[in-house]
This record gives sequence, structure tokens and C-alpha cells, in this order.
Amino acid sequence: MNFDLSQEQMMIKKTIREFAQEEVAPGAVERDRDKKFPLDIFNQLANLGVMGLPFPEQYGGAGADTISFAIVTEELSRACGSTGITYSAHISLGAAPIYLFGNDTQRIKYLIPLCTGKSLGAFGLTEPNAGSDAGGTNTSAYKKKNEYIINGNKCFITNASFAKFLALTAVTGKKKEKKEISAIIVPTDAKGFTIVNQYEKMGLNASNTTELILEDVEVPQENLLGKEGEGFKQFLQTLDGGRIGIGAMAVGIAQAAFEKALAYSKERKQFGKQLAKFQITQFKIADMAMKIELARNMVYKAAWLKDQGKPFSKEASMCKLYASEICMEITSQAIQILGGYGYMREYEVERMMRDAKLLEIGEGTSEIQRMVIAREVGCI
Ligand code: COS
Repeated sequence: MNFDLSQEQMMIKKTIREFAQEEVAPGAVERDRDKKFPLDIFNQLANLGVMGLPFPEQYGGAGADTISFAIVTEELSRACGSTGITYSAHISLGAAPIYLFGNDTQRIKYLIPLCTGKSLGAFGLTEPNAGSDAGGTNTSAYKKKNEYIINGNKCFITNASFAKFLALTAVTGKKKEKKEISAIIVPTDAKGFTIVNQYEKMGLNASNTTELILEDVEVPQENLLGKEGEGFKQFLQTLDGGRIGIGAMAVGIAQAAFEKALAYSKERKQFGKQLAKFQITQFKIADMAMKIELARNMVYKAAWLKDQGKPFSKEASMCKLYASEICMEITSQAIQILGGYGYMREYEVERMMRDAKLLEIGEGTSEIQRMVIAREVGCI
């Protein structure tokens, strides 16, 4: 067993950490306040060659592994959660299903623009009545000549305003009384396709979260991903990879909050000594450090299993669940250590806590992760 990062992974970590410190962190407070999407940062990330990081070079990717993807997501999220979720969703939800389930023509047409940063990646699963119950999809697609005609609504869709196309789920028929769900690639400029960007969110304010409205949207049948009826499983498999991204985001945000709390505890004096000299602060800092270390190891383990081609659903759920819960706890504790200052925007830890909360909800709530884990260990 070897816990060292490879030379390549260390280089990626160093490059993205420096980039995040210089280019991403400085505007994070302002972007959160103004709800301003960091488009310029994504143009720079495309220039750095990381928009297709874990995909083969023949499709414009960098041929790196999932651990490297987790490292980039962690480092971006350490500087700005909104930037982290945009990147994570682009790779693991937008590009991954096209790489995993697309044929070569689809990969060339759709994966290359994603990997080269010409389009952001998005994924259309969640609907007003299909969240945790992903199979409750109501969006429908019926065939007419060589086309699918799609009708329905999607909600809470990350990145869609900046995507030129996205894969979404739609019911294409029924099999033994069960909905047959398929995944279809839909261009976002198709007639009848409306993207609404109007949510007032608690956090991740600089990320793009949208509603999709599809009214008789026509797409060619060649836009089907894989075969009809495979969409539900394709999307669950995609979410397994996405959960590694959410775990990595949580580690990044928790790390940032920890660093703020540690620095402040050495600066701030009360009752004649630094907060860091009080045992109660030391215990808090020690618990934070331990939990972050454990969460990061869990993220790397799930990523490593995925890279080895081994089953990783359970570990992906475990790392997502654990990392998001400790992230919530650590960001809250960081505010506590900073006291009144922690409650103020400019000290940033309150943004981190608001951003952290989504990680217990998106890409499968904590309750769904516990269901997946219980099934995987043979409880159900
Ligand atoms: N990868 C591939 N296939 C999977 C899978 C996975 N991770 N998990 C389940 N499947 C398969 C099952 O094997 C089953 O196949 P068969 O019909 O051939 O037996 C099929 O998918 C249906 O599985 P199941 O009956 O378990 O589906 P359920 O509707 O009971 O739901 C959960 C399973 C709860 C795990 C699923 O709905 C889920 O993950 N929900 C959360 C969705 C989510 O994260 N939403 C937020 C999206 S934010 S982008």
C-alpha cells in the first residue's frame, strides 16, 4: 500500500493550488455577494488543460486519473465553493456520461468541446417530483419519424446556462408497468428549450443553478445515449462518480475553514493569551484536522477504486456522506472560533458554511447515501 501521490498528481496539486490562490480566492466574497458566475476562471482553467482532466487525450482530455480530478476539485473548492461545484459538475456529471455511454461519433461531437472548455457540462436528472426518487421522472420523449419529441421540466440543474448541450433523462416507454427511462443529448439552443436562472439560493451563489423547460423539443434519434431504457442505470452510475466530486469539494471547503480557524486562533487574544493556548480550542482544531484527514483518505480511496475498475458505489457514498457532514460541522466550528467576526461576510467562514450545506443535499442526500451504503453492506 502506498499513500504517496504520484509526481503527476503532486504537480497538478501544486499548479491548481497556486492558480486557486492567485486567481480564484481573491474574488470569492464579491462573486458570492453579486451572484457572479466565474466565467473568466473557467476560460483560464481551459488554458491550463484541466477541463477534460480525466478523459483520454484523443477527445481533448488530459488522460489523468480520478484522484487528480479529486485534487483539482478540492483545491478549487478550498478557494471558492461555487467554482468547485461548477468544475465538479462539468467533469463528473456533464462530460462523464458522454464518455462512458456515448458512441465514438457522440464523443467526438460532444466530449471534445467539453474537454477543451468550449462548453460547460451539465446533466438533467432532477425534476420537481423526482429528486431522491430519481426513477420518478416525468419528462417524456416519444418518437416521430427520426426524432424524439421531448416535453417536461427539470430543476436544480447546475451549469445549464453555460452549456451548449446536455444529457437528460426522459421516459421513452413502459416495460412491465415500470417506466423505461432513457438518456438523450439535447442542444440547449433547440427550439422549445428554455433555461431559467432565477433561484435565490442560500449558498454557492456564484454557481449557475437552473430550471429547464422542454416544450416539444425535437432532437434526432442519434442523440440517444446507449440504448433505450438504459438511462436510469447510466445516470446512477454517473452519480457514483459525481459523489467523489462532492466528497472532494467538502474536503476543500473544510480545509479552508480549518485554516481560517487555525490562523485566527493564533492571532486572537482573550484573557491575556491566544485562543490557541486554550485546551478547548486545541481540541476543536485537533478534531477538525483528524476529520479532514479521514475524509480526504476516503475520497482518494473511492477515486482509486474507480481508477482500478473496481466497484466503488459504496465508497463513493461513504466519502460523500462523511465528507459533507464533517464539512458542515467544521465550517460551523470555524465560525464559533472566529466568534462575531466569523458571522461577518468578509471573514469568509460563513460563506463556507452556507456552501457546505448543499453538499449534504445535492447528488443524493445524506439519507440516500445511507440507503445506498445499507444496501451495499447487505442490510436490505
Ligand atoms: N449504478 C448502476 N446501476 C444501479 C446503481 C448504480 N449505482 N444503483 C442501482 N442500480 C440499478 C439496480 O441494479 C437496478 O437494476 P435492475 O432493475 O436491473 O435490477 C436499477 O438500477 C434500479 O435500482 P433500484 O430498484 O435500487 O432503484 P430505486 O428506485 O430503489 O433507487 C436509489 C435506488 C435510491 C439508490 C436511487 O434512486 C438514487 O441514487 N437516488 C438518488 C438520486 C440522486 O442522487 N438525486 C440527486 C441528483 S442531483 S444531480
